[in-house]
Amino acid sequence: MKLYTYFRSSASYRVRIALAYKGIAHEAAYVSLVKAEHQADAFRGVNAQGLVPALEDGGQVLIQSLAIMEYLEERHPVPPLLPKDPVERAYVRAVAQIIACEMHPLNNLRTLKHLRKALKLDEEGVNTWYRHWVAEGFGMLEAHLEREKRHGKYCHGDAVSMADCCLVPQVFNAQRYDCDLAPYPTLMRIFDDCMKLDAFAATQPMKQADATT
Ligand SMILES: N[C@@H](CCC(=O)N[C@@H](CS)C(=O)NCC(=O)O)C(=O)O
Repeated sequence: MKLYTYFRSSASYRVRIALAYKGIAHEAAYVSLVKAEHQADAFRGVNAQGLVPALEDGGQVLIQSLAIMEYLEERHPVPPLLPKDPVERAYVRAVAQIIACEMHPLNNLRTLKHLRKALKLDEEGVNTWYRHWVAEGFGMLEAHLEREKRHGKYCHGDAVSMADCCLVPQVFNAQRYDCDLAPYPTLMRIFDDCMKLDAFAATQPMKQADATT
């Protein structure tokens, strides 16, 4: 398998965690977002969408981190990243989607670029935008976890799941933008517990071979 990845890409980090947690051997192909390599023809030939991650397996290219994690789950079910019960599976997928579908697209690189370029927002304006959507998303997620009471050590009980694979990278992003994370004690406690595991710690942005400061 070959994972097209960028160290700071949180969507790539989700898949790096899933691969590491399941112990799946793979090589990395680095696609620099700051050098706009994701928009170059060479990478568009891999993923026409021009986004990382992409995963090559047996000549097939898979895109979209949630779809890739589902694929890995089907091909390598042990250790699982989804619970067995259909209702619980839907719960985990919903938490993952709150982060990947409701939060991440609003603060993605191309969204922020558009705010700067087309809408002429300065850095302070962009940061305000960023922090607003983190506060809204994490605020809602914290309340959701507290109300559902399905979390334990991790987002769903004491088993690592796709929800954790999405949560941890989103916290890294939020920390990079100096978001106030104190209002989310449950999310941050889960984050801390995840980071005690190799699958999360070894795959974090600054530990990647393409990491730059
Ligand atoms: N929904 C996609 C999002 C992929 C995505 O947006 N990746 C970001 C990095 S985290 C990217 O390539 N951004 C480039 C850009 O916005 O120009 C997924 O989950 O894979």
